Amino acid sequence: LAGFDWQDPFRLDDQLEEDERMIAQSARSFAQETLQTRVVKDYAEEAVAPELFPQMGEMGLLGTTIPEEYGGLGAGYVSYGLVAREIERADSGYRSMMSVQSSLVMYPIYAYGSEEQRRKYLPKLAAGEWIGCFGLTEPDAGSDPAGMKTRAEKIDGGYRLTGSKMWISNSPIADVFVVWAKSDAHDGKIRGFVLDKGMKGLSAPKIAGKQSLRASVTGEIVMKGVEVGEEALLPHVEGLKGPFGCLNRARYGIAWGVMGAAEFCWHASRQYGLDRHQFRKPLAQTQLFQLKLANMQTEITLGLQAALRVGRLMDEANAAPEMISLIKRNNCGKALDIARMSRDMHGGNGISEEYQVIRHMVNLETVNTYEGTHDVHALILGRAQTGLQAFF
Ligand code: TGC
Ligand code: FAD
Repeated sequence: LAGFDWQDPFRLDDQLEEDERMIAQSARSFAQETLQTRVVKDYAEEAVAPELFPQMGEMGLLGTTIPEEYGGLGAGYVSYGLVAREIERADSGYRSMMSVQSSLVMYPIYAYGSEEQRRKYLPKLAAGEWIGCFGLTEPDAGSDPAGMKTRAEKIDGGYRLTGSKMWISNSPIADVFVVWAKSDAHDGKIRGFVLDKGMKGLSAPKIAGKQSLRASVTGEIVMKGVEVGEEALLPHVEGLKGPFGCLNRARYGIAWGVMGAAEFCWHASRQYGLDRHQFRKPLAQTQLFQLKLANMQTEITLGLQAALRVGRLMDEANAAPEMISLIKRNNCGKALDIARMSRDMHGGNGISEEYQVIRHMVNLETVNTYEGTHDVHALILGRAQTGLQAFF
């Protein structure tokens, strides 16, 4: 009997393949050495850090699941999830940079793009030489992306795009813009386009003053009659299933990622409880403190096991989107509860940047909202079990 490891109660590590363990280990070293050491400053200064992309690229952390011939690692979805967990252990914003590039920019170009688009974009995105962003949300269309106003109008030899996207991760520093628009030439159906920085009429102003996810830059995408050739269209998908196919992968990665942030908060609380004495004994020697630690351990253990299960199904191409909604919703909600509890367990120190739990807590407010809010995923699950859609 191997006994009980308080940090890994269900021995997740034993359930991984050797290559998955190695990818996780190298992501962990990178995240701890390169990201954890700079995050407090980046967060305080709302830093814009494009230099992190080539560093992640060099470590093979961009496009983990994209085949090697296009510059990716050719690894599976469990590996991708493990990378997200390690990066988000440092900060959700850094994981955002990685997951937008991998799942929301490289994936659609790989899955829906032409061979020319794959060859042009994927190797540079995998290397982090180019930075990508994904524009779906608009000022008046968030949870309901079908309500988007951005239009692609047919012109000679291509399209003219007009509209604006809101809350777009990486956009102010992006070289490559995957945007979704209703196309006149395709019966008003939603189509994907790949735009390049510097195109006439294209701009991406930064959204300033965020109180969450401050280590990741967010902006708008403004398209004022941007004219593109036919080669900018992603040829192999139409309708909402295009962006949703990408979101499935990003949401899945988030389910792992938030468990990394939650583990940081759990471990920090445990250590704080062991170190800090009140009433002549360690806080960790009180029943209430131990109850909270047990709850954290339980939710994280279950959340990771669920993410692993869905990851294995994704690697078999056998995971339903509702499974992803279930783990995205559960793990984000639980991670947010854990971070809030951890903040409380640190007392006054819990609000200082030095202890870092409040940073995770505030970040997780965003993560619980983007990629489908907690409640929107409840409605997806409600629809799946009743057959009744309750969105409108
Ligand atoms: P609905 O009628 O349900 O579906 C329309 C079409 O889409 C297909 N579909 C999916 N396909 C693949 N995967 C999925 N998960 C899919 N969900 C739906 C569906 O089969 C249908 O196809 P077809 O061929 O029949 O037309 O669409 P609806 O308009 O009723 O959708 C409702 C709802 C709530 C499910 C959906 O709109 C939703 O999920 N809203 C949330 C929006 C969202 O997640 N936005 C994310 C923006 S990107 C982002 O946040 C990035 S943050 C990144 C970071 O920094 O890490
Ligand atoms: P709304 O849709 O207006 O929702 C507001 C509230 O109403 C929520 O509580 C929601 O759950 C609730 N609600 C909505 N509809 C219903 C309903 N039918 N029934 C009950 N309750 C409902 N988007 C991108 O496209 N690309 C990105 O890279 C990106 N990055 C982001 C980065 C950050 C930092 C943030 C904050 C957001 C980002 N987003 C991005 C946008 C994100 O996906 C949206 O914020 C999210 O989908 C919610 O949309 P909304 O903000 O318009 O909220």
